[in-house]
Amino acid sequence: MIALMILGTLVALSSAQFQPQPSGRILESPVPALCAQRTIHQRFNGKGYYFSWADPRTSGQELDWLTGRNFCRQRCMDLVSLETSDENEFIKSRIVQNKVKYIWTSGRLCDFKGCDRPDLQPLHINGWFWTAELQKLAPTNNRSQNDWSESGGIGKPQPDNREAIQGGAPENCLAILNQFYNDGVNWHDVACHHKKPWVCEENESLLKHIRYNYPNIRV
Ligand SMILES: [Ca+2]
Ligand SMILES: [Ca+2]
Repeated sequence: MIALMILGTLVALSSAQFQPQPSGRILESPVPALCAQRTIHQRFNGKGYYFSWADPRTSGQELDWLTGRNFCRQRCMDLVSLETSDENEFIKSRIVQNKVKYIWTSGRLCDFKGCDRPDLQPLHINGWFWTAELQKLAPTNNRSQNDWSESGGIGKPQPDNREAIQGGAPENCLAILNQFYNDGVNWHDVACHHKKPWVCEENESLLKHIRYNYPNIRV
């Protein structure tokens, strides 16, 4: 079992600073009707989760990382953040049971405006965070406090930024891969443009936003 992965919150980084994406696309706001009608496939520790492959409307669909986030956010959810080993094991067991090859999580490398803070340096060790909760991950070299795979496409421990090393896009987003490299079910840094099934987790701040601004809508 891996230990708690929470190190602290990125309090100084406001959510507004995270909104501009490298591609110029933006984060969507929650949609009251979609929040009210959101599908919950399973609950865990009081939070509802949505698995794209378990919904007939999205089964077989794969989305890039930001599109996945926006699908979740419109429904008062966000891509899943794995802050504890219990939650990590819960999501991984569902992936294994359902024979899903890989999923997106909300994990991302902070490599844009506002990421030059000393506590995030060096970025490849201290720059990873759960975007949905603005919470830092444990340093990538603290191997007992995270679930990065010990192998990957070039046989190196994750995160390895392989695609960029091979002349492609930077691997700035965190996916769980299911035995993709015969390396177990573990975390991998993957370029955010790849398309994958996704898991949404209810987001308290988006739900609060709807409850406050639309008091007649039950979410
Ligand atoms: Ca979580
Ligand atoms: Ca990688």
